[in-house]
Amino acid sequence: MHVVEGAPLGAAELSRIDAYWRAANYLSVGQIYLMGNPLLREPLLPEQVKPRLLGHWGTTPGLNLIYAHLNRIIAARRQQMIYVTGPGHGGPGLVANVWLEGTYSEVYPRISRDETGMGRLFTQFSFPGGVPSHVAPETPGSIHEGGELGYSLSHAYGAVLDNPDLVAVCVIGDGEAETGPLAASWHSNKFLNPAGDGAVLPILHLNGYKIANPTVLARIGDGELDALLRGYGYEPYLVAGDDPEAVHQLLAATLDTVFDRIAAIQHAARDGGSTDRPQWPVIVLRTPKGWTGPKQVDGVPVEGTWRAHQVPLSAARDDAAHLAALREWMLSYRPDELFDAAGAPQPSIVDWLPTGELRMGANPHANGGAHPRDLELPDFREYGVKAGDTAEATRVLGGWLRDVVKANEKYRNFRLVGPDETESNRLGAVLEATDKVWEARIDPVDQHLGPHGRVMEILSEHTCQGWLEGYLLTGRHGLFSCYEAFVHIVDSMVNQHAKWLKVTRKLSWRKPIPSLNYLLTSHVWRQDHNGFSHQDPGFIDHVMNKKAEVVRVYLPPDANTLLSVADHCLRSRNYINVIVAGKQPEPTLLDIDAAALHCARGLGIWDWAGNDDGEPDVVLAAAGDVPTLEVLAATDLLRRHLPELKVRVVNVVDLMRLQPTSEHPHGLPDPEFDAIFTTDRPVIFAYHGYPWLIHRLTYRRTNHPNIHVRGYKEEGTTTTPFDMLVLNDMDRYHLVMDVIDRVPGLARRAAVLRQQMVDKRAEHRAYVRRTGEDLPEVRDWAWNRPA
Ligand SMILES: Cc1ncc(C[n+]2csc(CCOP(=O)(O)OP(=O)(O)O)c2C)c(N)n1
Ligand SMILES: [Mg+2]
Repeated sequence: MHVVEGAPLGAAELSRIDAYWRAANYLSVGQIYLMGNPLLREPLLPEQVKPRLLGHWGTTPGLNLIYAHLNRIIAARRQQMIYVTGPGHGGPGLVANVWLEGTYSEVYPRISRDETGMGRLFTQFSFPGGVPSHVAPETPGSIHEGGELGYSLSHAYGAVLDNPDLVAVCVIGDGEAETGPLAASWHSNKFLNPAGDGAVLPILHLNGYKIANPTVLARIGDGELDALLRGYGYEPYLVAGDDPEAVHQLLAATLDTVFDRIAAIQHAARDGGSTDRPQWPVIVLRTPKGWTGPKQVDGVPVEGTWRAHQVPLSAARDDAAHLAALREWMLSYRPDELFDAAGAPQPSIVDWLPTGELRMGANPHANGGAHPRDLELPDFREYGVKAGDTAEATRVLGGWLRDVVKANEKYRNFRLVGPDETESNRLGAVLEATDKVWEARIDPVDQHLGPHGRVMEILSEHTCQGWLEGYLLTGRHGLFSCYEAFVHIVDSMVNQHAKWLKVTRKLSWRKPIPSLNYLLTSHVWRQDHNGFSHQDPGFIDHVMNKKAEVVRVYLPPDANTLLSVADHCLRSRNYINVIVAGKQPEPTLLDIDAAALHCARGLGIWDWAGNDDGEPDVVLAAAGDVPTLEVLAATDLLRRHLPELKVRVVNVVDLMRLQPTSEHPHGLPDPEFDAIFTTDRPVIFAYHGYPWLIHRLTYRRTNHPNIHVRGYKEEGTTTTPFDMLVLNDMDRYHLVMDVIDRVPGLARRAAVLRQQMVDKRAEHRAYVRRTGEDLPEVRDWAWNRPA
C-alpha cells in the first residue's frame, strides 16, 4: 500500500484541524452521556448523566477525523462532496459535525449553536422524543442510515452515477466489509464511467474490531489486504497511527494525493479521451477503535479494543469513579478552548469550514438531488396492444421503456438495474437505445456492452438495489427488474429503504425522492425452465408488512394494464412500487383506454366477462395475470354448463384497494367494497401469490367469511404451466368445483359437472405425464365471448 510522505499542514492549520476534531469528539461524547451541564463549567453531577446510556463511541472518533479533513479538502478545492457513513452507529459523530458547520441549527433552529442548543443537542440524542442513535434520515447531509451494515459502498456509487462533479466519500467499517453486500459492491468500479459519472472515495475504517471480535481485514496483514483491494481494482493508500499529530499530517497528505489522483483520472477520461479502466484510490485508515477515549476502565483495556464499541463508562451515573473518568475524558478535549462564553464554537474552530451548499450537511445532492426533475414519459397509450391480440407484457413494456430512455437521455436521470436479466425478462428493446454499462474488457462475442449504458447488470441483487437506492436518494429515477423468487435476496434492504421513506415523510425539510420501482417477472407460475427453486411469490407479503403510506403493489393482468401501471409508478415519489407481471405470450384483455381506466380504479367488475345483471350468485375475483386468465376460463365453463348461474367477474390490479380506507390510502370504502364483492355471496378469489395475504387484507370486510382464496401453496416443480395451477388447486376445473361447493343449492344440481371437473383434473394429470404438454383444450382455450 502507498504511504504518502510529507507534512502539508502548517502549524496553524494543524492546530485548527485538531481543535475541530476535538470539538467534534467532545460533542459526540456529550451526546452519548449528558443531559445537563453541557460545557462542564460546573462540577459534573450524577443526575446530569443520562439514566440510559445508549450509543456507539468506538467508530466515532474516526468518523470525526475523516469529516474534519474532508472539510479542508472541500474548502480548498470547492469540491462537491457527500459523506456516506457505513458504520452508521456512529450517529453522534455526524450530528456533531453538522452542528459545528451550522447546518444542524438551520434545519432545527431549536438546536442553536450556543450553550442552550448544545444542551438540547446532547439531551435529544438516543432519548425519548429525540433523535436516533444512528445516522438517520433526521441527520442533514445523509442519504444512508447505516444501521444495517453492508450497503454504504453501493449507495455511494449510486449517488455519483451521472453526477460528474460529485465525490461520495464512503467510510466502510472493517466489520461492515465482511458482509456479502459490501464485498460484492467493491466491483461497482467496473460500472462507473470516469467521464460521465462522479467518483467514490472508499475509506476502509480499519479500527480493528467489531462489537466483540477482531475484524478479518485487520488480521490478514497488510500484504493480503493490499492484494485484496488491488484485486478489486483499487489502488490502496495506508494511513496508520495513533499519534494525532502524525495522523493529521499523514491523512492530509494522503487526501491531497488521492484527490489529485481522482482529478487526474477524470481529466484523462474527460479531456484526454482515455478509455482505460482506472484504478481508483482507496484509503485504509488504521487508527484505534475508540481513539482518545478511556484507555482502561475497571482495570481492562478499552481504547483500541472491541470494548470501545458502545459506551465505555457504562456506570457513569451510579459509579463515582466512572463519573470522574467521564469528566476527565471530556475535559481532555479542552472545551474552554473550543467554545466561547455563550457556548458557540470559537471562530477559529469553524471559520475555515466550507460554507453554504458546500457543507456536507447542506449538499443538495443529499436532499432530493441537485437538479431534480420529473421524467419525460412518452404517452403509453401509443404503445398499447389491440385487445384480443397475444402479447408478452414485459416485451411491450420494453418498447415503452426504450423510449423513456431516449426521451431522458439528455437529462441523464434514468437507469435500469437488474441481475443479468434485462433480456431474459424481455425488456431487451431498451438495448436499442442504450447499452449495458461495462468498464471492464469487452470481447467480440459480447452484445450491447459499452462504457456509457443506462442499463446496469451485475449478478448481485444487493448491489443493484444499493445502486438504485443511491441514485433515487440523490433525485434520479429508475427501475429494478428481477426474477420474482430472487428479489427476496434484498428483503432486508427494502426494509431499510421503507423505514427511510417513512421517517422522511415526517421531515418537512426532506425533499421527496423518486419511488423505488420493482418489476418482478419470470414469476412463480411460469418458471418453465427452472422449477421449484425459482417459485416464490412471497416478496409481496414481505412488502405488505411495511407502512401503508410507503408501499404499493400492482398486479396488471395484461400488457396494456402493465403499461398504464408502469407509467403511474415512474411518475410517483416516495413509494416502493412492486409490479408483478408475466413475460409469456398471453391474450390482451383490455384495450389501452379500458386498461388505463381499470388501473385508475385499481379494482373493478368486468361486466363483459360476467352475466350477473347486478344480482350475482357468485363472485369470481382475480389478482395477477395467470389467475385472471384462469378465472376467465372458469367463468367460460360455468357459463357454458350452468347458464342460469349469475357470475360476477372482478379483477384487482392494485392490491391495496382490498384494504379498508383506515388501513391504506388506496383502500376501497366499505360501501363500495360491499357493492362489488357483495355482503353475502361466495367469492372465489384466484390470487397470484400465497393465499393468506388476501385474507389479511380483507378480514375486516363484511363478506370476509365468504371469501375463499386460491393461490400458490408451495407446490411446484419443473412442469407445464397448467400443471402448476392444478398442483396448487387454482386451475379452472378446481375453481368451478369451488363455485359448486360454495353456492348454496348447486352441490346437488351440478353434481355431474363437478364430477366432470374432477375427471378433467385426472385426465390432465395423465396427459401431461404422458405427453409433456398441456391438454389441447387448455392450450387452445381463448376467451371468445363478445365483449
Ligand atoms: C447487517 C448487520 N449485522 C449486524 C449488525 C450489528 N452490528 C452493529 S455494529 C457491528 C460491528 C460493526 O463493526 P465495524 O463495521 O468494524 O464498525 P466499527 O468498528 O467502526 O464500529 C455489528 C455487528 C448490524 N448493524 N448490521
Ligand atoms: Mg471496526
